[in-house]
Amino acid sequence: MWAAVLLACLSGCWAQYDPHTEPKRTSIVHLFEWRWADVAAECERYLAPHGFGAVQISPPNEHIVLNQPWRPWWERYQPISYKLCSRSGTEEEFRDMVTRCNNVGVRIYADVVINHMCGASGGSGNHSSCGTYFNAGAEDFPGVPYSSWDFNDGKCHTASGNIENYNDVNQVRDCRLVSLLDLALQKEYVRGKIAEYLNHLLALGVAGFRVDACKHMWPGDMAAIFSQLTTLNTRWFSPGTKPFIYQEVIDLGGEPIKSSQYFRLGRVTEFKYGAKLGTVVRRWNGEKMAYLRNWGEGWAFMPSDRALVFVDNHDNQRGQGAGGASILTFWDPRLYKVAVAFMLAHPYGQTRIMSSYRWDRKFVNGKDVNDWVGPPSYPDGTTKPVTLRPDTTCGNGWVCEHRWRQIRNMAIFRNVVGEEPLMNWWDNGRNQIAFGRGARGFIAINNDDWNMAMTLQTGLPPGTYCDVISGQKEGDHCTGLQLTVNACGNAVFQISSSAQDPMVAIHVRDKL
Ligand code: AAO
Repeated sequence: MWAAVLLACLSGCWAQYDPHTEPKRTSIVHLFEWRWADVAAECERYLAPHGFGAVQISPPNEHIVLNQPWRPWWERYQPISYKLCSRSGTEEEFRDMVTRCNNVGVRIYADVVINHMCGASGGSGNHSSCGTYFNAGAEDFPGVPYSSWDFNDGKCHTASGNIENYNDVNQVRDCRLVSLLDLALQKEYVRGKIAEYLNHLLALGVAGFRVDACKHMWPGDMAAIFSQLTTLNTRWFSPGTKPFIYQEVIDLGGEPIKSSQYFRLGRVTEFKYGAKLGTVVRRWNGEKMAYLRNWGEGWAFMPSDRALVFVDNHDNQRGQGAGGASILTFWDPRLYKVAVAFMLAHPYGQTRIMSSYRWDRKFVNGKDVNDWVGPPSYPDGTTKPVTLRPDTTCGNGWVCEHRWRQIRNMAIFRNVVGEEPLMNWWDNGRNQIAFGRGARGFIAINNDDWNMAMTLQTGLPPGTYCDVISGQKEGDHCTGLQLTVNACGNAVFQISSSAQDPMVAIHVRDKL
């Protein structure tokens, strides 16, 4: 009896913090705007073989279709109904993706937009991804159905009806975020419709949710919705397993709404992480890599077991959302790889890797006026497939950061070191740092303008190791540099400041 209660609790009570990934698969990759057919193929051909844990997909529900001037990426954040047809594909393709990814042990987390429907000026007609009629002006969404009774207008007291002041909690949660029609989540009917949508996704095999715009929803309303959720599909998960939940809350300090107000519901995005790490790696504001010694809670971040961390996300990689100019992205590849490698080597938080597409950046007075540009697409607006080049990188405008050797190999590093503690920290007081993870892995980074040459205690068993930044182990040899750890655990690290990637990382799996 007690054993049964305990078992139910193990899979249920804390499940909202647990990513439900397979053992030794630790990272999430956000395949931003990918088609379901491409995600399915990527799970089988790349993510499973290289030990990625899960994929965050773009919102799967029906959304508005906008030609202003041409299909922005953010139309996916303007729901029209909860039917599963979107720019990424049909419900059939969605089912196929979830099944195939789960079959190879890669989890799918859906980005769910439940705070609002489309913008107030979204017009009326059937310009939506499944062609369902709606009327934004009349707040009529027959595809759900929602009517004007299901929106918050009466509760909002700003002149514009929009959020005007982030210091007023009632406004932030009861008014419209950038004019998006704000759902009345206190209504049982609305809660029920949202729970029905999320349960449909769970039934198909989805393992968790990235919940959009949580700052704009009352935690009590969210709790009422989550309490109606079913457990995960037992075809792939043990009975009674509750979904993994991570909530988008931008809390850089200075506003009354805090991340901590959402901890009981699940993990929360830690936006300070990418903003601060970008500042340190760029060496702005007098920051130094040496200061990373107490990275994590020591930097006033949320507790590690509540944090979802990332170097950049789909908003701040194009100057939106939060973080500002310090955010590192694929546009700065050398420093970006340093930041991502540090994140994946460091024990703090649940890590998420960004996978982007290129767009034609055009800066006017410091702002990218093309920040709206949608995924690579054909003249008729359909998204282009992700093609592969002979060197395994992606074509058709897809960046595929997760396929960059340095990033992919550091995701494997994280799997290999597991829960081992951070040990043997070393720094030169400036921008050369090194640290290990128990007796399983060690990384050294030289972000100074002069060469590094140091003998360091790695904590690793003696032997010859392949550097997983410049290459990896293949058969009985290293494709890149190799390093010798002596009988006392010491190794010599020589990293030129002009190296293509100014870092070296070794772990026990790639020992010769
Ligand atoms: C589009 C158009 C709008 C139009 C609307 C409706 O751009 O002009 O009115 O349609 O027709 C995405 C796009 C939006 C787009 C929307 C709908 O980003 O441009 O609007 O789809 O298509 C806030 C929210 C946060 C949100 C973020 C972008 O709190 O939840 O804005 N992120 C999510 C998604 C995002 C999506 C939505 C939500 C909506 O990831 O992709 O929008 O579904 C402060 C606040 C933050 C606030 C930012 C807004 O941040 O703290 O809570 O985020 O402002 O910029 C310093 C501060 C930092 C501050 C920051 C920025 O860093 O420390 O706190 O500056 O000022």
